[in-house]
Amino acid sequence: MSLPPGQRALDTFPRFGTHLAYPPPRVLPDHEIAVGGAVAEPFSLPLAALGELPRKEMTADFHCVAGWSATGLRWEGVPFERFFALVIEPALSPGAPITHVTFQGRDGYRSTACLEDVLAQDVLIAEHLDGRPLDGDHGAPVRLVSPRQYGFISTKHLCRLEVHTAEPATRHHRNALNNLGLRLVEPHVRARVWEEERNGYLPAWAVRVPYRMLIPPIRALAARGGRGER
Ligand SMILES: Nc1nc2c(c(=O)[nH]1)N[C@H]1C(S)=C(S)[C@@H](COP(=O)(O)O)O[C@H]1N2
Ligand SMILES: [Mo]
Repeated sequence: MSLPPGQRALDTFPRFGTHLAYPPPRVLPDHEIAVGGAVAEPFSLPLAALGELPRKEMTADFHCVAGWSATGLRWEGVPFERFFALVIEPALSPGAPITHVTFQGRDGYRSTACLEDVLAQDVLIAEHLDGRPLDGDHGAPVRLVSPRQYGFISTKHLCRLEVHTAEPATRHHRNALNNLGLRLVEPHVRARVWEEERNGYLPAWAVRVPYRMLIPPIRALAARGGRGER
């Protein structure tokens, strides 16, 4: 089985990301997904309503932009394309052609994707991993999973979606390096793994090694802030 360019397989699926100094956010009994942006009226969908939408199971690999891949993960949830057609589209402001979607997690994490990328058949709002409800490490109670894009698109603890008619000025939460004006850490807006779209400004060959160097410290931080690995 082959991996996208520049990726190496792990035999675990680590908790990883940028919001790792703390344990995963507690799951609220009345968790909702809020929908805002270019909709006629902002609204929220309770988690229970997600259970009434069409569901799908898929097995996919998961690729982090830092260079690790977890293989053969079995996800189950609502295809994002169905969610968009059944929940968001009927609520859009008339004549608002959507180009981008921002996903936000309960830990304050944000990512933005081009609509066409997240309408792909294998993009899910996932509730189960390997036959069990998602645990805190991997995004409880629900997360986006977009296997053909780097993991930073796949927002965990999903609590809010915003639809946009143009690329939003702020695509991601600001991290310390962005705040320093270091745009070199800007992720690629499409983030397609097979095209190796790692960075918004720099070619993939230039970021492979420095990104890979981030894996051990981030894994250590995640293990301390959370419960460790699957
Ligand atoms: N809410 C939230 N979602 C997130 C992150 C995060 O820190 N917080 N990290 C992202 C990154 S960079 C990656 S690689 C994956 C890691 O998912 P995992 O922790 O399930 O391995 O989640 C993505 N989604
Ligand atoms: Mo990542």
